[in-house]
Amino acid sequence: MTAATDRGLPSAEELRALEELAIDVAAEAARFVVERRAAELQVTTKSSDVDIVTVMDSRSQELIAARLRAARPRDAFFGEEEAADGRTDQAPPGTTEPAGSGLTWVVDPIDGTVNYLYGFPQYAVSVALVQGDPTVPGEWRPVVGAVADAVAGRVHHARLRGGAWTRTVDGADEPVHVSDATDLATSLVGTGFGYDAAKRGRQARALAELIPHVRDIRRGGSAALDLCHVAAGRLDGYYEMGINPWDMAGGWIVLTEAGGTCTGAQGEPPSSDCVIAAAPGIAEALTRAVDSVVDLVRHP
Ligand code: LIP
Repeated sequence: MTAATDRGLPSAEELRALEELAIDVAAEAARFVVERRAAELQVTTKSSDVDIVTVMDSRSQELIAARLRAARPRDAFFGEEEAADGRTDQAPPGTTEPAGSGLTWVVDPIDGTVNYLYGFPQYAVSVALVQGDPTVPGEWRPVVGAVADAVAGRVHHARLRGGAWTRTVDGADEPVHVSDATDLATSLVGTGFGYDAAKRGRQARALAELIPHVRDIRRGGSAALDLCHVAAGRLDGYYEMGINPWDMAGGWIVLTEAGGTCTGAQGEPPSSDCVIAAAPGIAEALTRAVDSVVDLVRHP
């Protein structure tokens, strides 16, 4: 993966400052979406009747884009949503302007939008800085990440070689580490389902094959938080087929800095095809299990 080199990587000191910026911006946007939820829940649909976007997804992205652009005008921006006024505030990722930094902010303004709509307390704001092109699997990696758990008021964060942490409501940083699980049969595993009904059916068939091999399954509804749950040992593993770079970028670096692994299926890098996150003691077993069912999801 060409992006996995340190060429063009900010210094350790700069990475620390960029991590604080990501924490700050994610926390501010998380407070904003919680405070404005009741008043601003106008919903439209995207790829299907159940793939929704609320006006607050767009407003949160606008807030984040404005903060990051002001602080880091030479970085590219790649967010899930178009701005509320339809103007896309995305500079093509990876192909930054000549004077660009070669770095891209990858942002999910509300991850777990269906949970947000229902008030189900599992939604987050994910802000990550990546090297390489996040639209090309294997050609990018996160170097800074902040996932703000909006309802809990905590921010899970990390920078490359800086370890993984949770910033608590009172501003303290607690270290985060994956579980020491070694047996898949007694492991708690998270997963998720897409917005396309036929694909959800295939994902359910894959899950039916996999569930006899684990302790139990959890469906949280936010990939960003699911990755952070694995990072903190609240889950031993997680897998999903069909999530996007903005869903995974922030949680990916929190997970790997907490000692976990983040891969795709069948030796591939993590991508929309498949993401497998695990504590090291079960990584091989979980990957083998997911590899044996991934084609059920890929092929109608
Ligand atoms: C969600 C993911 C979740 C997945 C949902 C959806 P969104 O992202 O975080 O893991 O199961 O289908 O993709 O749409 O709320 O940003």
